[in-house]
Amino acid sequence: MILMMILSAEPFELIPGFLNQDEGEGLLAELDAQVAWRDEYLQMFGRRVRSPRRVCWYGDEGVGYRYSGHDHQAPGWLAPLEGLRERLQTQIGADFNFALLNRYANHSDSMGWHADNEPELGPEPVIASVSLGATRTFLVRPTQKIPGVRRNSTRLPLEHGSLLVMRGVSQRQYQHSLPKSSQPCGKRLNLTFRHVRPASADVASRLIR
Ligand SMILES: O=C(O)CCC(=O)C(=O)O
Ligand SMILES: [Mn+2]
Repeated sequence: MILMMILSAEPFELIPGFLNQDEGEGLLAELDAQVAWRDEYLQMFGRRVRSPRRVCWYGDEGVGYRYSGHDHQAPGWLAPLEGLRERLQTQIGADFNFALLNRYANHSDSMGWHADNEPELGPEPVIASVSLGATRTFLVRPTQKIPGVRRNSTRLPLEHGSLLVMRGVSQRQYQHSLPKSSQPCGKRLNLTFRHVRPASADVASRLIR
């Protein structure tokens, strides 16, 4: 019991095969067809730059939050996501009211270094990240830079059907990214379930991803 408690407090816990091959393929096909994928643009050094992936979001109606300079208001849930949300809530023992979906068309799509540390997520959010499609490498590194010390990254292969649970200090003490891959690969969908709290008046600065 004590061991389980220690293990379950790991900031990054990877569960390969959370969805089996067929469940994952079914969900991928449904989501790819039904989701209103959209491009998102960032202001970088005074220029408008397209994010190197497509995105969409769902959640309890009225729930929303702001990241990367954009408001994301949930329009409700899409049917294929509802069963998955239930399953994740039971498995992890946390409530999720919002899901951010990312679509990486191929090896050139990516997400830069960041932490999901928006104030609406709280200081120690629990984030459930489900991967479908091509395996991509997820990198984790400490947030703190120590002069003269190289920041080593840990590599986690996010396979089709895997679940990565981020919790505890994962967003305060670490950053993560999904770099471009040198190996050509097909599409990958990533679904991150989160719990968004009502927005505070004091909205802190946002990371550009
Ligand atoms: O695609 C991934 O695995 C990473 C997604 C992510 O970090 C995010 O949506 O904040
Ligand atoms: Mn993230």
